[in-house]
Amino acid sequence: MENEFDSLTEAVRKGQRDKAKEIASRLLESENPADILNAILTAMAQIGVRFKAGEVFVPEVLVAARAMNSVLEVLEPVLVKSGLQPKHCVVIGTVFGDLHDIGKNLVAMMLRGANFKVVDLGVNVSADKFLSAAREHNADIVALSALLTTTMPSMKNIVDVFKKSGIQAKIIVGGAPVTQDFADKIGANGYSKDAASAADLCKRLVA
Ligand code: B1M
Repeated sequence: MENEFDSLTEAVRKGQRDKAKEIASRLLESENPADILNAILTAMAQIGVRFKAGEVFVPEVLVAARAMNSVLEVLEPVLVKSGLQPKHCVVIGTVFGDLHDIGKNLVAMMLRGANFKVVDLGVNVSADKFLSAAREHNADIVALSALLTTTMPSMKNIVDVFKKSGIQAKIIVGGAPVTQDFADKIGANGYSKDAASAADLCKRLVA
């Protein structure tokens, strides 16, 4: 069966949605769901490494994530039953005034690929909406994306609102104009420059 797991990893990495789902369904008949989950997480981790190295680009990541999602459709009910559902929750969104969501969606996909529960609030999200979602879902991390220099100040506002609220969730920021220096200045708990690094950062923050 070891080869079947490798084939599953390869099918997800290559974005072969139907093949990945078919292998996963077959494996589910006899194998531990945790091992099947591991095979798809390995695929997403491999894609993340290649994406960071500039060996693959946004379309490859998107098709791999689609294949991952199709496997999760069959795997999720079994994982929930066996208590292997994600332990940590990330609330993510693009900040108020900003409608760019391609990068934010990639971050969400990589986080799902790293076995986080992801609550995606979409675009143009106000501080209040982040706050109530963090409360409702007991979020470990709140992830803010901004693509416009004019919407970066919203990130500082959100960090301030969270600090005042006393909510313990860690806040991370990212997006093309955002830097580590900016993250430090506004008091965020972390910054990452791309989607794969964001998943690594979140793993470190909840470790
Ligand atoms: Co707009 N836009 N746009 N745009 N747009 C930019 C961002 C811009 C740089 C183009 C330019 O002038 N060269 C410029 C911003 C300039 C600035 O502020 N310095 C700009 C502008 C000005 C505008 C408008 C104001 C244009 C206008 O109407 N006059 C307007 C604003 C609308 C609004 O938001 N209120 C606008 C609108 C749009 C579209 C709607 C047409 C469309 C967005 C569609 C969508 O997202 N659904 C759009 C697009 C597509 C772009 C460009 C061309 C591409 C952005 C993108 O998706 N990149 C962009 C130019 C560019 O970047 N070359 C541009 C691909 C994506 C994968 O990368 O989002 O950077 P990115 O995400 C990366 C990392 O940044 C990181 O991970 C991702 C993947 O690794 N990352 C995170 C992102 N979020 C993260 C969060 C994290 C961690 C990492 O932790 C939480």
